[in-house]
Amino acid sequence: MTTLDEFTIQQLRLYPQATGELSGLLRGIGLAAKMVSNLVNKAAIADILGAEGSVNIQGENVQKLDVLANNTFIHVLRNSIYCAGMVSEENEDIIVFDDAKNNQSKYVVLMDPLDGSANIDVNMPIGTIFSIYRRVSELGKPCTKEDFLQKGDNQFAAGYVLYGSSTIFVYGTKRHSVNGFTLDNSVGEFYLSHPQMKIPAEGKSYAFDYRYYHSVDKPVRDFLDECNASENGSDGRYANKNAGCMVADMHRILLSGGIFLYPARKEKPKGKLRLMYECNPFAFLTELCGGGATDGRQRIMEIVPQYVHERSPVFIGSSDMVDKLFQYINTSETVIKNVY
Ligand code: P6P
Repeated sequence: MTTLDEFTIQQLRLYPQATGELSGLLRGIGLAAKMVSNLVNKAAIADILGAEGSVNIQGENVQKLDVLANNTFIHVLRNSIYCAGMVSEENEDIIVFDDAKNNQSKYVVLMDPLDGSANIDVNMPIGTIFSIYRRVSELGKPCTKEDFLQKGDNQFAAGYVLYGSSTIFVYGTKRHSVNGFTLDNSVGEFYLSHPQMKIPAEGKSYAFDYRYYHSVDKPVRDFLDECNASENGSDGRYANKNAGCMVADMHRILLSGGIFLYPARKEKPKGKLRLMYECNPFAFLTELCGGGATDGRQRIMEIVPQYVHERSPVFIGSSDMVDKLFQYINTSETVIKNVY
């Protein structure tokens, strides 16, 4: 049984020039994830369910656990020596860890500390998503906004934590594979449980919220109709499974195949999901696992960001299914009304 810490050190040994900073950063994220997992598991009896009372920069009602998770990741990363600063979904501005040690760090982190907050009070799955970049600014000085405004192809590592029936930590690095680790609460360690994850080229499910069916563009509706088209009177070709949490839907899709769709729509012409800390990390992991990720016009990771909280339409998952959707969108006679 290999722990997360042992695994990151094994990876370190593969690259003689490695300094151990990435391993240290991943250990820190893993520690914060264990703290958040503990909070999530006791939320209902520790009076930390429900709304905190404020509205975040995304215009969403902040849950108590959103604040606690955000503060936990900021606290742990600020007190490590492996992160020069971070962007969080909960904070408008970049968070600079301006101290002598962290200013020397070559990494910055962007994250959604708690994804799927609407699921919290009904004990449905929620998650954390993170993306790691190497700085472009001068080491020894505070990190800058430019360190965070890099396209997804520049990611050095990315991952997520799923707080579900078990707590699973999944990450991948640029030169390596995607691996999943399951938390053993009795020991307080993540153990390797999903080595070398690969996404099937085709799956039997798709994640889409049908309340938006009439708001999305016709090519997307045509694709959804094909997903539902029954063959020789049997049930539809694919099952629609939507957990209301990208982390939960994407974990299922990475393991079993399928496609996740959050298109642009009339009310949200750039979609809802955030490019830098939802779309890009999952695009990174999905492509590493052999799948695809597009905004309907290009690969997600080719998008050059203008704003750390910008949104993007996203279609991500099994390669054959993403390709098929791409064909619908790019051979459609109808003018694409939404901004893809
Ligand atoms: P909607 C959760 O708030 C999230 O960011 C994703 O995890 C999820 O897939 C999506 O938004 C759900 O959005 O509009 O269906 O509530």
